[in-house]
Amino acid sequence: MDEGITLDRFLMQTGASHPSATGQFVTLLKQVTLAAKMISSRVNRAGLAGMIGATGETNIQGEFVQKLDLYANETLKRNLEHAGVVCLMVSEEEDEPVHIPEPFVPGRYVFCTDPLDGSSNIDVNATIGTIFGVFKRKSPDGTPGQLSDVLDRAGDEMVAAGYVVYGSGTLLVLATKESGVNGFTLDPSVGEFFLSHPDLRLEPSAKMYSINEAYRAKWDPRLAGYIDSLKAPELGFTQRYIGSLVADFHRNLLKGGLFIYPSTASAPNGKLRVLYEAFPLAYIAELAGGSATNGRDRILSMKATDLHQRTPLVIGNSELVAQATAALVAD
Ligand code: P6P
Repeated sequence: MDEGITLDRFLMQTGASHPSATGQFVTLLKQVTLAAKMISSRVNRAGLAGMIGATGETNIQGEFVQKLDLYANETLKRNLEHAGVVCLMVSEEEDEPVHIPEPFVPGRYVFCTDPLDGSSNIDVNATIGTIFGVFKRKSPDGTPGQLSDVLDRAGDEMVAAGYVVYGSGTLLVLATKESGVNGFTLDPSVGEFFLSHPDLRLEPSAKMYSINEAYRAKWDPRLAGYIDSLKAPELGFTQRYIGSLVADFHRNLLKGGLFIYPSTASAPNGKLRVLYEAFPLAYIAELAGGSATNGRDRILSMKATDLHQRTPLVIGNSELVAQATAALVAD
């Protein structure tokens, strides 16, 4: 009987076909999978393990850091730094880029991550997640990673992206140009991820939008006009907003929808970060047939000039993204 395809088997089947397969790519994704299992276990026990509550410290974004944020960040670093697959890591939790410590050998890839996105929702048991994007280095193999391996590079240059959503279950979504977008659900009884959502696709249109309407007074009036137009009864739209990017994006990926975190008067570049939020989710959205813009330009054509650069984000089904973007650039 087919017991289902594990993520490991999927990686071996697809990773082996990767044109420049040296095994590092598959190893990187396997290490991320191990980190995801460890984070999932801790998230699911957080309330019991006394992990709830702010540490009182703040990270570069000035947000209160939850203890689980720190655990997720450390777990990803520990699972990647020794494996010889990464030369540099960029994390929301790290002000500076993370280099590979001695005696470990730097590998071929740059790993960008928001280790635990939505952490402000931890205390209320709302769905949270890990987001990641992978670039292949430009600097010489075997040398320390350089900022030029990740800055001033279009999102199009990524070789993989994904996220883990820690909700009623733990699901890892992985996107590569070779295999498309596939979802794997963790079976905690055996500690393996199994292929549960093969070939995820975003149809051209949908009937759902996600935006925090509390900020309406600060929106571009053209955005307010577009959102109001979606409320016409005959269109049959509904609105969902969890306030956790991974949860909102994942729901829209499975059911269709438009997510917008816009530019506002007080935050012209919005809130979300280019390297470890917008780039990975835009990469996934486009491989699933959707699209993503910053309200004017395609996200994956952008280049980050700062590790923690922010951008407005309009992402989801391609027709809705096109409509929202057209509204925002209209004269
Ligand atoms: P707001 C969570 O803090 C987060 O970074 C994203 O996960 C989420 O999409 C966004 O902020 C929510 O922000 O301003 O709507 O509360």
